[in-house]
Amino acid sequence: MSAAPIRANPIGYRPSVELIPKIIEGAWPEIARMISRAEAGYEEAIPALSELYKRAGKAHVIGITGVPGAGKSALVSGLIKSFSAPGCRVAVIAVDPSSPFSGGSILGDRLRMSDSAHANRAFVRSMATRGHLGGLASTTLQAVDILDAAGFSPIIVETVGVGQDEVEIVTAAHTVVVLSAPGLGDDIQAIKAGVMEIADIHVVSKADKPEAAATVAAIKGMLVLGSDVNKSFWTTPVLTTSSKTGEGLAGLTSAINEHWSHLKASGEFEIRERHICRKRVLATMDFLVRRRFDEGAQEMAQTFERVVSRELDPVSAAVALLDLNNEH
Ligand SMILES: Nc1nc2c(ncn2[C@@H]2O[C@H](COP(=O)(O)OP(=O)(O)OP(=O)(O)O)[C@@H](O)[C@H]2O)c(=O)[nH]1
Ligand SMILES: [Mg+2]
Repeated sequence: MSAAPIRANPIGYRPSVELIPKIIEGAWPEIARMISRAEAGYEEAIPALSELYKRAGKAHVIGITGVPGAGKSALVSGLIKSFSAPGCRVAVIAVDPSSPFSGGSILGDRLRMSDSAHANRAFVRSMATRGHLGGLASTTLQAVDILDAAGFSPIIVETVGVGQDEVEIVTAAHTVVVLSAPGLGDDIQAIKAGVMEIADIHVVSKADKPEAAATVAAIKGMLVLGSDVNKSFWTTPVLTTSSKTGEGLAGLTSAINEHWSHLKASGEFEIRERHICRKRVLATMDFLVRRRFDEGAQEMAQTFERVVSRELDPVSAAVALLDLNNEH
């Protein structure tokens, strides 16, 4: 039992390391293939992912989150256009909402997004929320590394702002945009979803609706109460956009660029990078330790029984279990 394999090597595959030169050149088929291999959790892909990680680190990663139906995909579609200046190669990872609330709008919005993506030569990839053997956050961030190494920037990650995995993904972005839609009840959705504090930029979507002003006021009120002291002199703006009329998109694009400049100028960038790296390593360790214990469930059950019968104390049991698992 080695430390890393998640799935055995697929037979008859071109080795992933051979895809690297093409990926670095920005070749879409190889990029897509590499993301699929990361998603599948192939052991064979690990050295290639490791190499790509070393070559990544230049892209501006933008996280966009908000409750289902907040207008994220429509907004991302607009952002693809506004970031399509010469030299900008935009990539989008849309983490599929598997929530039953998202209803049938997904496909339509996906198609709209891909129209905009096609016209602006942006790379768009959906990732399902289920079936990630190594954890959704870990896989999504590997996809970000691949796109980063391939020269894409910005890389926009759209996630539904509910669920621990999704929040974890979005907090690994450099710039976090939290989207709230007007008229989705009286609650501030960001608070409900626990993402109020992680916003670098608040956006009230669907500004063409008359209720938008009240949602802006509610968020501003909450920000005054919460006064974000830890953001090193960045004042979280509350902006409005309408994907229907295009209003506010240019303002949001500027705010995103300003936030990136702020991160670089203030030293906050290095702090965030350290934080993100630490979380990624710890999350992977957590996953690997749990998996080892799952595999050693029988030994573990026996050790528990010895603790129950007071033959063994809990601390010695834990030490023994860790040693036991390290021997493999
Ligand atoms: N009036 C108005 N409707 C909008 C706007 N943006 C999005 N919508 C509508 O709101 C619905 C949800 O939009 P999406 O962009 O799919 O929202 P989402 O947050 O990506 O949704 P999920 O991915 O399902 O969580 C769709 O019916 C859109 O047409 C807008 O600016 N104005
Ligand atoms: Mg969406």
